[in-house]
Amino acid sequence: MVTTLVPESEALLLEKARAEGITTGRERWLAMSPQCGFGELGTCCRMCYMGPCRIDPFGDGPQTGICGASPDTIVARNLLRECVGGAASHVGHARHVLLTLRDALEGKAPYEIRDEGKLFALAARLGLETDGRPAKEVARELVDLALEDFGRQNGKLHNWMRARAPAKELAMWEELGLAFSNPHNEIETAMHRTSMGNDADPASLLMATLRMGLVDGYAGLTLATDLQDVLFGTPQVRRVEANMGVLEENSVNLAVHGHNPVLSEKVLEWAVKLEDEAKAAGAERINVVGVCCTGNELTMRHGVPMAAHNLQSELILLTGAVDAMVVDVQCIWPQAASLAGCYDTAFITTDEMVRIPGATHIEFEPRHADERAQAIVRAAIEAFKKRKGKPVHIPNVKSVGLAGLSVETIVEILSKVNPDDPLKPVIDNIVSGKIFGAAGFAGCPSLKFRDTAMTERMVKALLRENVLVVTTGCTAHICAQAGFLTSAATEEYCGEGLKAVLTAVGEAAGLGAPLPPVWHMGSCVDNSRIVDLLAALAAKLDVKIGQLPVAGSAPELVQEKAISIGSWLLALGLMVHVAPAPRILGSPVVTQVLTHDLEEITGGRAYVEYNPEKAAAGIVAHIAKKREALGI
Ligand code: BF8
Ligand code: SF4
Repeated sequence: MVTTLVPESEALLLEKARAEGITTGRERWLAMSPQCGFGELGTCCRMCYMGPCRIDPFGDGPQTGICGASPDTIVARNLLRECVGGAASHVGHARHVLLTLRDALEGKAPYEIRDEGKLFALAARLGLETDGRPAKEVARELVDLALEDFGRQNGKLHNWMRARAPAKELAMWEELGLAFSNPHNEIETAMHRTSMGNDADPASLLMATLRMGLVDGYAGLTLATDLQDVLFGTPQVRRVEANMGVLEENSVNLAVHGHNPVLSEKVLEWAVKLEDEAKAAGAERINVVGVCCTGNELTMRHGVPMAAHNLQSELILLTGAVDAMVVDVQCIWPQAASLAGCYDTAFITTDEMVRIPGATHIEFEPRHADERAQAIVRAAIEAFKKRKGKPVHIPNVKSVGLAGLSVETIVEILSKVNPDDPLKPVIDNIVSGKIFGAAGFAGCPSLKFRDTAMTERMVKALLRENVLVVTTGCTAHICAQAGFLTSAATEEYCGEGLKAVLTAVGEAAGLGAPLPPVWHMGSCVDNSRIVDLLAALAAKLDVKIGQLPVAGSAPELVQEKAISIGSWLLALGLMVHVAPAPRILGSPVVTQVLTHDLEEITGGRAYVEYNPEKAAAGIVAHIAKKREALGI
């Protein structure tokens, strides 16, 4: 019997849904169970219409597809296609931000450069002349270098990867044939490679998967984060509130959901500017709240409350208090639009490629950003007028915490301890063992693991062992809601060594309290910040990232995007814990390579474990092994 830990706030909303005859993901998941075993093992092939073919895992039925494809081939092809889905999402996101910056520089879109320091730092890394030059001129050249990456056909190395990848790893990737030139070519080739009658070699397909991870890492995550910082500012530490209790009965509650700050920044800007209209409609104010990753973007840059993670995107609508939910791309459940229809909530889609039945569509392109953002905010005010005075069910639960820990901010905090060499205290404390190691927690909340609090229990188990945790994405929401982003959490959960370090740094930084033990580093594209931090530490020690006493975890895998991010981390040489198992277990070769043999090639290794305490112990054992190899 599993102890379920559905928070009371969620239980009440689920109860309300049942009473109103509304289904949520939970019921739909139960109705879907047991889920298809062939799908879970990865051995269902639909690449052609002689199929679908599936492999009998018990050895009695067919052992190859009709064309003779082996389970290894089928699994490796499917995995690469998942990776393409993830990488395409992030590359598409990054390209959108890039085109917005280009349009802004040409005076065609109402955005400006908010962080010249970041612009100049990036430009220098890309080899551009910066001395005494105007920001706009430098930005134009930066944009040209990024645009060149999308059009190049001469096979030369990707500009952004060349400038942003750590040197030792880049040399390794070039030697292994993992470096890439043009992300769109890679995506096309991967789809071509995996279509019927092409690549059947699991080894070659797995190399293409790792290369796709690098496409995601440099043409997706890193490019998106870099340019978002230029356009919207590099995050600073701020105190934020989290959970559904951040909704306000008497305010216009405007939830932004999705990923792209090009939309949410403008919505926030106009929510402030149109506050008087909301007041005239009888509201106290306009309360912009964040759902999922675009929530994290606004949290990191403006302290906007983190209202809900992905799994709560339905629940928050059940409160009846959300006046508008405005969405852009990725992770938007179609059901949310229907659910919004049960209340006075305006559900607004904005991206040309994300149309959802039941939603109101207000197309948002950067060139008309001001006009469209005003229309969105006004739609929320109109919805509030209809909702005003009706009962709402806002759970009385919220937590507080610190967010906004970009690499720049972390270095700034640490420079209070050692102004000349900010990273030295971290390294000294790792060497002394006070900080045993670090783990990056990224990704989503899954129905399969939420009730047993997989993420929270893993984090607690690691902190006890003096493993510092950094987090992004919806996992950051989970951590915020659990109270992990607070000084109190340091006192409550950390082992003695980690507690002492965080207390000393917190004092030196003038917080008057320990630094939190879990650092909120942003959205899913901001996993690039985690890699940047690791790269800085590795460079200082003159080792590869894979030699550091660290590991990554996607403790509640949901999205293809986690597969592509995970592939980047594997290429970087990191151990990546994941649950549930990726759809590879039907292939002995793919399973063996990803969980063992890869360690000999890049240093990376996938680690599957469903039990939170055992998973944490596995990470601790890995960190111990890395420490030993470093002789510390
Ligand atoms: O990119 S954590 S549910 S919102 S996929 Fe989606 Fe997962 Fe949330 Fe962000 Ni990341
Ligand atoms: Fe079956 Fe081969 Fe077609 Fe896949 S490509 S569906 S294994 S015949």
